[in-house]
Amino acid sequence: TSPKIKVDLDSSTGVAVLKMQSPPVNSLSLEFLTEFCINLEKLEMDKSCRGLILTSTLSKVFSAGLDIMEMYGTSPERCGEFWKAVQEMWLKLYGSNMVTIAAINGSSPAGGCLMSIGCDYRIMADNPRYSIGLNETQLGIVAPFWFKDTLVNTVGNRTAELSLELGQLYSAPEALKIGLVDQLVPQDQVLSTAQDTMSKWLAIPDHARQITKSMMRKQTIDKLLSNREADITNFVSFITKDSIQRSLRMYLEMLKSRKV
Ligand code: CO8
Repeated sequence: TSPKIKVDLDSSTGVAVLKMQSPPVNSLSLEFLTEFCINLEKLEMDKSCRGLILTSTLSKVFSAGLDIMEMYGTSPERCGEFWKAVQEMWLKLYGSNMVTIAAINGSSPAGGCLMSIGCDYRIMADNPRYSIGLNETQLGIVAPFWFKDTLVNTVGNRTAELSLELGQLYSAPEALKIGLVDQLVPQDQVLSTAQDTMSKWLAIPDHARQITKSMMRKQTIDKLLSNREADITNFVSFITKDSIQRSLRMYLEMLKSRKV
């Protein structure tokens, strides 16, 4: 199978651009997540790489989030393995020593939003048709505590509460208003703006920025690290319930029937 991720590292600037290129919607399957983590790990170990820009090669989707087919009708073993990969992706991204910027050039629901808020800074295409948010409750599922914590750390408790209970997807302008993204720019300037922003962040000495980032995020990361197994067990027992499988099936049917 062709790679789902392409990485271009500019050795003169120390900035890598990681492009998600898994049509139709960059959904996060086990295979995708494994490839993503391997690439992230490589860049993390590479002393010459100081900054990472995450983006998509698809025309209107950043990432549709977790691959629903990984959660629908799959064995508990497979579900557990999948969830471990989701955890790993978030742990690596949220805890990265690199400066991470999400160049959100399309819709970014659920797991796509988690990836975005796992970065240090978010630049989104100024298109009201693109949406972003943790919409899990709309699927009849529940965003786990570390999704919630990441959102709280980004937009604050009250906005996170509203947003999570309603499973709100925000249009790009709304997302800017609540601070879910930091900046909107025209579609064709998303990547160049990310590059410009990156150079500002890289002007800060790495060690000072890294210690500060860790100070802000360590508690949130440690909470998952000390509960990883229980979190996997919870996920598997929740997602394999008949009632939850029924909700997922209804959501999938809605997705398939919807003609936009
Ligand atoms: N997983 C699997 N397949 C998907 C997904 C997905 N997340 N999203 C879309 N697809 C499929 C569609 O069903 C469609 O398939 P087909 O061509 O066979 O009909 C194909 O991809 C293309 O999709 P669209 O036609 O909808 O493409 P558009 O460009 O019109 O729209 C969107 C793109 C906006 C991304 C739209 O597809 C969408 O809204 N998708 C659903 C996104 C979503 O709700 N994701 C939630 C996933 S759950 C998650 O990430 C966190 C779960 C936390 C777990 C907690 C449990 C305890």
